[in-house]
Order: sequence, then C-alpha cells, then structure tokens
Amino acid sequence: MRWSRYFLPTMKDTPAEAQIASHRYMLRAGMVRQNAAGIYTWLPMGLKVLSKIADIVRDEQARAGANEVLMPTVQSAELWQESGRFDAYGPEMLRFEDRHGRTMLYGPTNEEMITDIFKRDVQSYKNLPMNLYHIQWKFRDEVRPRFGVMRGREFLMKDGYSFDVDKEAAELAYKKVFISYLRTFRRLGLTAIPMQADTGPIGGDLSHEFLIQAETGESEVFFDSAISGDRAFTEDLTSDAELEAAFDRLTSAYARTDETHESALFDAQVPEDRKVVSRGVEVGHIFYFGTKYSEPLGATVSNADGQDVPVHMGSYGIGVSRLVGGIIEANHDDDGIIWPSEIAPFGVGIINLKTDDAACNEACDALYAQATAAGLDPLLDDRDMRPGGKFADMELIGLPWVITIGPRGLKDGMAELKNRRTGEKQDVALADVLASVSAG
Ligand code: 5CA
Repeated sequence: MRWSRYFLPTMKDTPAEAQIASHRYMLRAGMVRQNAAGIYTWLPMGLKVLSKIADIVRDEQARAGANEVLMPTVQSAELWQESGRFDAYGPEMLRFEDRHGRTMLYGPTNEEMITDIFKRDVQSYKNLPMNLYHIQWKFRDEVRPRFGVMRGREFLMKDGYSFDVDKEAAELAYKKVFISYLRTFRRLGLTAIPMQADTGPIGGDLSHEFLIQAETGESEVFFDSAISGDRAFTEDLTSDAELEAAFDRLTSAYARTDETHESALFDAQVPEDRKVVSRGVEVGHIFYFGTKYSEPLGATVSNADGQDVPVHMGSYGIGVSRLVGGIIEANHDDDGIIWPSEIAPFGVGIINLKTDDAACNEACDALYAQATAAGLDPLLDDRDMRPGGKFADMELIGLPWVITIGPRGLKDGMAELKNRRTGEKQDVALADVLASVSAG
C-alpha cells in the first residue's frame, strides 16, 4: 500500500477523551473514529488488524473442531421470553419494535438463538459433540462505555456454543475450548491467564475468564510467572487424558483472583519470586451451564439408550474488538504501538525521505515491488512531507520493521533498517535489506 493512496489519518496531539494508551493510539494512528458513546467506525488500518485477529481466532476454532456460522445481529424477543432472560437481562439489552409491533432486540449474546437453531436439525447423540461459533457484532448498553474499544456498546465478539449428550462429555468440550483459548491468545502474542469466574447473566456453575496483563485492567490478578512456560500454550495435546491433566494443572496452581478464590493453595505452592500481582483485562470468558437453555427451549437429543434428554451446553466468548485495544495495552511505548508480527497491519514500512528526488523514488518503487512480491505486505510512505513527521508517524503505527531510503545512503547503495521493538538500527545494502527483514 502507498500511504498517499491510503486512508490513514494520523493525529499528532493526544485526544482529550482518551484516558489509556490503547485508546489514545488507536485514535492517533487513524484506526478508529467514534460515532457515539461506545460506538466506533473502523478505518482501513484498524479494520485490517481486527480482521487478522478474527482470522487467527477462526484458524484455532477450526483446529479445535468448531464450525463457523453467522447468526443475525437482530433477534426477535420470543426465544428470550421462553428462556426467561428477556426480563432478567435488564437495561443492557437494546430492545425495539418493528413496524408490526413485534418486540425485537439487538443481540448481546446468542445462547437462545443457537439453541433454537440446534434443536430444529439435530435430534440424535450421534451428531454430537458439536461446537458452533460465529464472529458477529453485539450490542450492550453498558452503563459506562469507556477506554475506546475496550468497553464499547457495539463490539465484535466470537461466541461459540457446545452441545453434548451428558455432563461428562460437555465438561470435556469445555476443557478443549479452555486449552484452545490459551493457544489462540498465544498466537496473538499474549499470555492469557485463566481464572475461575462468576457466571453473571449467562448462568451456569463452571466458568473461567482469560485475562491479559495491563495496568488499566478492571480486575486484580495474582499469578505464577511460570504459567507462561506451560506446554499447553504451544503444544498439541493429543489425548483426552493429556487435556484433562493440563486443565487441572492450569486451574489449580497458577492463578488466583481476589474475589473468586481462596488464595491458600496459591500462597503455599508458588515461590515468592514467581508471584505476580497485576491488573488484567478480560479477553475471553467461557461457561458451562448444562441444560439451562435446552430445557426451557426444548432442545433434546436421543441418547444411546434411546431416551430423549436435554442437551448439555456451554458458551465461549472472545472479545475480538477488545483484543485490538488489549494487544496495544500490552505492546506499546511512549512513541506508539509495537505490533506483534502476526497481527501487524503491514509487515514492513518503507520511508521515502525525499519524494522530489528521482533516484529515491525509483529505489523506493523497486523495493516496494520486491517486498510485495515477497509477501511482506509493505506500506510505502510516499507522502510529500518532512522527514520528522514521517518518522513520528511510522513509530506511532508500530510496524515491526522500517526501511528508510534517503539520497545520502542511496549514493552508496545503502538503506537504514530499524526494528520497532528493540529500536535497533543498522545500515544495510539495499540489495540485502529485504532478506534481513525476512530473516527477522
Ligand atoms: N455468551 C457468553 C460467551 S459467548 C458471553 O457473552 N460472554 S461475555 O459476556 O463474557 O463476553 C465475552 C467476551 O466479550 C468478554 O470476555 C469480553 O472480552 C468481550 N466483551 C464483553 N463485553 C464487552 C464490551 N462492552 N466491549 C468490548 N468487549 C466486550
């Protein structure tokens, strides 16, 4: 992409409404613009990052055996009346009437709808286990939308739902998702700490949230720093026994919250120098709630004995749009964002220091073509602007690598290569510079 052709409106000054780094940088780096409290437009670069996160989530969902669907944002109130949640959900749910006077709502979550979809087509345990998910916009009329996309009113969520014939099978499904979430967040460059949690309006008796460390997080977390080395974050667990063992390990010894847990075990088992007390942002939340929705909505399957039983369900959320903010909270410095390479909006930035110099333009165009061909997805800053502003903008948007080409170096066939995360700069022969980027 050529910056001169890209809608990437950066801002030099800090917007007054932004209290935390991610909100500040998402506005300054032209990723989002606010339309109403907690409601945002995603501009091209923000959308690109959001899509990359969604694609990694999809990839890991496929690996865990889940099927993607797409349910509507607008739901009719009837199913919610049947489950009893229409009244229970409270003023967070946006309700309205269509032209026929039917009560509709903008979905804050989809347990009722997916249960209804399931029951229409699945009647036998032979079709189970099943896990269906979608990535769709939600609306919750939050009392206090704040911190940009971190607590929005309209936000993008991955919500998945598992269906099993009995409690035992459903708990295994829950544990599979639990482990797949660790992998998903790790691929996004994050170590998510799982914590036992309250179930709130979703209901049920087993629930965990996944927290990433950030000073501005809403909950306090205590965890063992050794958790990040646990093999469940990276390795494929091949058997159910291995999976169960990983789940037990990760839920018993590594982490404690103030509200939901006794800290005795944690205090006794974790050496002092590995105890971390921090704040966390919830990027995922999973629930097992058995037959809470299948019973009132009549979603039954026949079991191996030929009896009709209500299906056992769990639901599994990831805050896809919140993750954009969360990842920036975990990856920034005073100059701007520092993208983990997996979700960086572009692989490499190229700064043309002198756009009125024919040799500079030619060298930049050639490098841009090569980088594109090599699959590096470059962003070429070809704007007619002073170098200082270009450097500052490039730091702000945080691409992993920046190649700078100016008339002075070019005379000797040299470019400057900078690593955004380490700040390390080196002069590299123009002919070798892309190889250095690819070598990482
Ligand atoms: N039905 C269940 C699981 S699919 C559910 O709705 N869970 S939830 O309420 O915990 O939401 C799932 C995830 O969505 C949260 O972990 C959080 O990361 C994200 N989320 C929730 N509310 C907001 C919000 N107002 N703004 C941005 N992200 C949010």
